[in-house]
Amino acid sequence: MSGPRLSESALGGLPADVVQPGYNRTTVKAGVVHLGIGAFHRAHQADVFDQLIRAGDPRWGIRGASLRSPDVAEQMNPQDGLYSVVVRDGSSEQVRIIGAVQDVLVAPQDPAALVEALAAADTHLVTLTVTEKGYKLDPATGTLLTEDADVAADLGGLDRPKTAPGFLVAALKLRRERGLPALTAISCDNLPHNGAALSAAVLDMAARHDPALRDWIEANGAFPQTMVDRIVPATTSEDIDALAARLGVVDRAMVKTEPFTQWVVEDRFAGERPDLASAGVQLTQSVAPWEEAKLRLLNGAHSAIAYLGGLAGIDFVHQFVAREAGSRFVNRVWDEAETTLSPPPGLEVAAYRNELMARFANSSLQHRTRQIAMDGSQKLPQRLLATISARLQKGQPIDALALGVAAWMRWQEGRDEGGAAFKVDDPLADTTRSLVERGSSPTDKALALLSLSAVFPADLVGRPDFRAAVTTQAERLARLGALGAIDALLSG
Ligand code: CS2
Repeated sequence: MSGPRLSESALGGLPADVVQPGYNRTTVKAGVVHLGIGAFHRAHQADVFDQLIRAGDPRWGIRGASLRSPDVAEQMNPQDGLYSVVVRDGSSEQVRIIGAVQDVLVAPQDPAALVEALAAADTHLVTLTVTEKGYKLDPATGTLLTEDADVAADLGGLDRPKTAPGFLVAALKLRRERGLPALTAISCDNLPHNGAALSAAVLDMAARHDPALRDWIEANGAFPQTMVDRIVPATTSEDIDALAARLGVVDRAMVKTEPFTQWVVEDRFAGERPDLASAGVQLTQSVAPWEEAKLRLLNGAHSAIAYLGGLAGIDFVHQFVAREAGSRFVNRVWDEAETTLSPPPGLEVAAYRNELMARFANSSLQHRTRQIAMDGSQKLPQRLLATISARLQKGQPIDALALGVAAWMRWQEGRDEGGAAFKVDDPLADTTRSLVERGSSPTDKALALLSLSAVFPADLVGRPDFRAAVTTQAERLARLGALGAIDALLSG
């Protein structure tokens, strides 16, 4: 849709039921730089910083950055950084305009501008949503992927960084030289021990340039662990058109999301810190049990739904759980995952599961199984395989989890059960494709994929019970299809 865009000057003409920033944006400082400003950041952390500014603390404006594409800058900069968070629940819809984002930098166009933003005296926090693969860590060793071309470039010199760890190290070097405090860098990706992963990547990059800088970062920086949760489906052109009809202006940066939102942050900061608790953030010493519950219940089920649903031609998460067998299958996954958890005080698993099922059933979100299927090689370990390892160590069966893994394996063939071809969207897609092409039977294909050490830990692959469970489900999937395999599991 074309027409006038959302901007500062359009705010006065918006309908009365649209919630406006309500503060003077010119007095806001950019205390936060966000790396990877996609829809998730706009619906989650930016909403929190916006609440802090509304409540009267102007230190927490955001400068956003994209590490690759100029798309978000092109959506947001012509709108003065403004965008709508559209919260949908059944037939109700609420629109709130977020004013916290000041501008969006495109790192490859001007890397020095991003380094300067990170090194600015007003900047205290860096938040990141760069996806699992953006940390550039080797899952087997936890050190930098030195064979990655961008990592290699950053190891050669940081004049024009390319990776998130490279940008942080270049900026921290400048901060140290300028006598500024270090930073608090908060990973907001769905990685286990995300704070430790970010610090490992940054410290490794720093050490290879200057061991003294590494020590300074370790002593002065902070990399708190976090758990982030809000379902944010990709925005479609229909969503943009529908909002334009309501607002009277076009918002190309809108995000749609659910009412639920949760952010658990380890209480560990360097230097100035926002009063996150006042905006509903849970601060704790121990994030791991929250993160584990969320990754294994929400994300584990999501990935299983994505591959099984995707293979069966089910486009949306709500359609999968609307089928009786679909919701029973999800409950089976949760029954298996639940025995591996150590729920933190304040998390009641039965209530959490009920709430999760209701969130998955929210049909107004239109959350695509295809979207969740992306980057499975990066997601499988923490979402399904860690749970499987914990179950097997206790001698417990893993049938539902193994069906999820087998569905990921079948997905690597790039063809759904209706025969439609699709592109496997994954950094390891070429490798997984050549592995599945090696085997002729479902068992052979599954065993070939198990050799992928970046995904499957050696101790798990060495277990006959694991291999048997996965190959059994792979054979069933090939014979019965995804829905048939689910039925067989439920009746077994
Ligand atoms: C999803 C997540 O796309 C995916 O992999 O599982 O983005 C999920 O919606 C969020 O983690 C919810 O907090």
